[in-house]
Amino acid sequence: LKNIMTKSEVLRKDLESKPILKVGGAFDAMSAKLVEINGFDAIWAGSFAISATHALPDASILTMTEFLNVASNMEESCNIPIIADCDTGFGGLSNVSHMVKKYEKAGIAAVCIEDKTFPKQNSLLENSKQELLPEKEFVAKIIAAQEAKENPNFMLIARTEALISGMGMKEAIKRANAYERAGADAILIHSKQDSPNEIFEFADTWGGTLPLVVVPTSFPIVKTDELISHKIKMIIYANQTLRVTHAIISKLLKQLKNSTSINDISIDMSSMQEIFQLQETYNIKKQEEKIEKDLKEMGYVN
Ligand code: SPV
Ligand code: MG
Repeated sequence: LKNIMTKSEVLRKDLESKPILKVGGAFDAMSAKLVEINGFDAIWAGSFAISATHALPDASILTMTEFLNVASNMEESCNIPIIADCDTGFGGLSNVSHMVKKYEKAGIAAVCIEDKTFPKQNSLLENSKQELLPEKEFVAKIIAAQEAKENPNFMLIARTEALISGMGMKEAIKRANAYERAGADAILIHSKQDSPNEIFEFADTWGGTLPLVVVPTSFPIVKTDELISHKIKMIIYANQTLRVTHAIISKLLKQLKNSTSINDISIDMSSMQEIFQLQETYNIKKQEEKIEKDLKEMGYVN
C-alpha cells in the first residue's frame, strides 16, 4: 500500500523545507492547471479573481457554495495544493465551521480567512471602508475553524487587514500574536502600500513563529530574495493571471471586430493541440486502446 500524502501535508512539508513558496492565482480549473504546469508550489483560489470571472464585485456577493465549486474544480484537475481564499468565512462562527468541513472534504489543502466584517470589500479598492472585526470575534472564528477540521494537517491561514484598514502596525502585530495563540497555522499580512517597507517592518518586528504570507499586488517591485531575507515564507501572485486574461481577451476582441479574417490577428493563440493536451484529450485514445487489449485478452474478438 502506497502512503499517499494529503495535499495539506505537502503544503506543510514545503513550508518547512523550502525558503519560500510561490503560489499562483487562478480562477478556474484551466488557469489552476496552468499554474501547476508552470511549476508553482500551490494555487490561490482568490475571491477577487473568481468574483471577476462571474463579472461580480469582490464584495461577499458569491456564496460559499459558488466559491467552493470553483476551488473543487481546481482540486480535481490539479496535483498541487489549493489554497482557498474564504474571505470573512462567509458569516459567523457556524458558517466558518461549516466552511472548514466542506473545504476539507473537497480536498482543499488550506483556507484563508480575514479579520474584516461581513460583507467585505476588496482590500485594494480605492476609497473603500475597511472595517475590522473586534480581535476577540476573529479569534473565535479561528477557534471555530480549528475545532471543525478532522485532518490535523488541514491549514488555516489567518489574514489580518489591520494595515489595510489604517489601524497601524501595533494593531497588526497585536492581532497576529492573538491569531497565533488562537491556533492559526500561518499569518497573511496584507498591505496596500506601493512599497514593501510596511510588510518588512511587520516581519522584522513580529516575534511570532508562524509562517508569514504576503500578497505583493500593490508593491510589485519587491524581489523574492528580499522577502526571503525578511523571513516571509509564501508569496501569493493573487490576480496577475486574471488581469492578463482580461487584457488579452479585450485586445483580441478589438482586433477581431475590426478584421476581415481571423488571420489578421496579431496575438499569439495557443494551438488546438495545446488545448487538447491541457484537457488530456489524448488520454481518451490511450484508454480505449488499453480496454481493447483487455477485452482481447478476455477472449472477445472484434
Ligand atoms: C484576492 O486575491 O482575492 C485577495 C487579495 O484576497 S486582494 O485582492 O488584495 O484582497
Ligand atoms: Mg480575496
